[in-house]
Amino acid sequence: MRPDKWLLVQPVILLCVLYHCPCQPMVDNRMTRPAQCAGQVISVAYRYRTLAVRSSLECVGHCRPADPCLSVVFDLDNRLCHLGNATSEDDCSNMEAAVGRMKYYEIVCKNGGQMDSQGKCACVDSYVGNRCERIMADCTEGVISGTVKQKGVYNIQPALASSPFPVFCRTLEQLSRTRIFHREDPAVSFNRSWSEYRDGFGDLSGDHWLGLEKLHLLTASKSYGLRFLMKPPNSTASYSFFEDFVLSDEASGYSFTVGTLRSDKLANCLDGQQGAPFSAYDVDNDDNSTFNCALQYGGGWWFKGENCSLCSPMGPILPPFDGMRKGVLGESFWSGFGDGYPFPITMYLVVE
Ligand SMILES: [Ca+2]
Repeated sequence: MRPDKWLLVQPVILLCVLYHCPCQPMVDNRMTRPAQCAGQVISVAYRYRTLAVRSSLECVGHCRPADPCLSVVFDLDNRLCHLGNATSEDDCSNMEAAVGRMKYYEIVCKNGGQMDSQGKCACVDSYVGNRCERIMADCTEGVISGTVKQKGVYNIQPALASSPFPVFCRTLEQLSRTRIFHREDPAVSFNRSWSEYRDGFGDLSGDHWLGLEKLHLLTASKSYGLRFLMKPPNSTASYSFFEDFVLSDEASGYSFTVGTLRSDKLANCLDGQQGAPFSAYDVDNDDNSTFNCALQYGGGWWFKGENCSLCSPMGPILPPFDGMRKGVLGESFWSGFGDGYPFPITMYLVVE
């Protein structure tokens, strides 16, 4: 560069260093400035600490992942750094107009996510989204996004749920299933009250029922199929898969509907039960005029009419635990399954 040109460029560089001109790239690759909120900074209500600093770079450096820090406001006029515990939430709803020369930066990857070498957020702990800004809607979204890498308990939040709740996710290569029921320990009783069936019970990693209310929120938020899987001792797995499983709300008794049975390796247990509300020993919705099916069979289910049901997977499992029924009224059964009881048994929601 010729010396006379260098003299012209020098003041520009000096100004940029002093005043952090807009041409300056991101001060830290963890942080970004949301374009849609230009001229705005995080509201005072979300600023939890103020520090004296010399530059925006120094300010951003104070926003450490271990702290509640999600954003910073660098006040150039006063050389102050305000640490914030919220971000623009992608719609500027947490923002207010900047006063004087203020610059706003926020964390690119939220909730513990880390930026990978491609500049994308690698999310953890059930979070998904471009910036790990929300809990996954179900296990399938977790697997597709890369958050769920192995089977286990994760938090999900279906679109209609007001708060997240934990479920067990099963992973199968690129597929995933949201487990809603699992039974393999004969000692765990499924003869439970209405409120237990509504709210869920058991250990999500072992025997459990996820809960009718959560099932309602899931199936009202997204289209799911319902899969039953049985793997009796010393036998191959049997399963059935129904399309379009939908569960109504509590006011409608958590009645269900299913679509076409796509696989019939297991007898169609839900045949004839369409539209039936759920029953437990203390809430009789079975439309059986002579007795309470749930009381008779010792477990909750979508019982309906004089014959109650073609299966009762929640019924008691009686010793010896050899996989064979004793023919006692109320012992767990599944029509077409021979003399064996439906056990161990699992129900999954599968994204369609
Ligand atoms: Ca009845």
